[in-house]
Amino acid sequence: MNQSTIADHEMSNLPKKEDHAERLSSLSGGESAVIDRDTGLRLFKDMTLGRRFEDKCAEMYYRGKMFGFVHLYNGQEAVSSGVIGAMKLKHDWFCSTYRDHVHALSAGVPAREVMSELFGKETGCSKGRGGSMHLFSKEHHLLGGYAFIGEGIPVALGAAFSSRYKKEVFKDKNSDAVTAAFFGDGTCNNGQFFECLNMAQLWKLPIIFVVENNKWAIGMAHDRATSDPEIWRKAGAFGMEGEEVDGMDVLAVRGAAERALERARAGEGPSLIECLTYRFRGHSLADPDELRSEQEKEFWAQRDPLKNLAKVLVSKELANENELKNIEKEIDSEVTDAVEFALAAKDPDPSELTKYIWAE
Ligand SMILES: Cc1ncc(C[n+]2csc(CCOP(=O)(O)OP(=O)(O)O)c2C)c(N)n1
Ligand SMILES: [Mg+2]
Repeated sequence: MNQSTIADHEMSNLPKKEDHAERLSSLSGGESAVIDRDTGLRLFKDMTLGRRFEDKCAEMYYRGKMFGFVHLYNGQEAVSSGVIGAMKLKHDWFCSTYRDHVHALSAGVPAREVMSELFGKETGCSKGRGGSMHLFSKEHHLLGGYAFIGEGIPVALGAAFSSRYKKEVFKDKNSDAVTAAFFGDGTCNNGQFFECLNMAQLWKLPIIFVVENNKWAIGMAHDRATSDPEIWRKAGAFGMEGEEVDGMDVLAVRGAAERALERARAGEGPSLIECLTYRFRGHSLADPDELRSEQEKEFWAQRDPLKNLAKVLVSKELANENELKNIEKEIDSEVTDAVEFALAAKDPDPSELTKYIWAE
């Protein structure tokens, strides 16, 4: 079989709902979360911080203030805010990927510490030793960003195991922490994904596997790389609850997260949530982003999760446009402050190069 016939063969065998647009029009997930004004404003703040922080990162990267690969989260904010916003900060656990800035911010790591880390400064949340892909905060229960795809999933599984172990072996009644593991669609074709789903279900661990299906793994289209593009269905192979949600709708994501959290805290084990989302920028800031069609980008730009939430808040009279504009201004000041703080901060002392490699 030559190249073109292999491609033709693949195309003719694609499962039916291969496209996000088609899937979004017939989602099988449950109810969206119902929120009050405070929660709505908190979500809007968190998502705005995520967006503006990343925009500032792009600016700083092109000005030469950051080194190495930097992967931005623009477009995917509803996932981080929807899931982490439904969890208990400094109690539950979070495990990220190399696209980790916004997960860290949602988990409560101060913008100053995240920006400092990106600049390689001593005041960074990983003391300037990690950089963009290795954000970590013990205080905020952020178990790390990871450069290898799928690397964080077993770490998250371990955290979930420790919650259950403390509860059942040490009889610690307060040990009801749930762990959220975030990862991409491309990562779901890796072995760790399947191994961890198996163990999590076998041991009924309090973990939520959150797939951020943004359709692309660098330049590989999701539909071309996986046996069944509907990742949530893979949960079924392990007898696990799986759900697909509109990942551009923070309230839909929050609804799914609330259901998964309830199951996890009740000892009913893990869940897999597949969020259909899109990244508005290239894979990393080094990616010219030439592979994705303008038509596809336009489709997703129309579904901007921030604009979506703003519309809901205004239409439900939970906030007015002026209030939202003021939040944007506040957030811009917070991001500017984070940059000024990071620029003025000290570099790590070269004599301490090996500090933090081993536990002190
Ligand atoms: C184990 C491993 N193999 C390959 C890579 C190279 N790589 C970096 S990002 C990426 C794509 C991951 O795509 P996805 O999981 O969809 O996450 P996204 O970037 O879309 O958030 C790959 C293959 C890697 N980092 N680690
Ligand atoms: Mg992806």
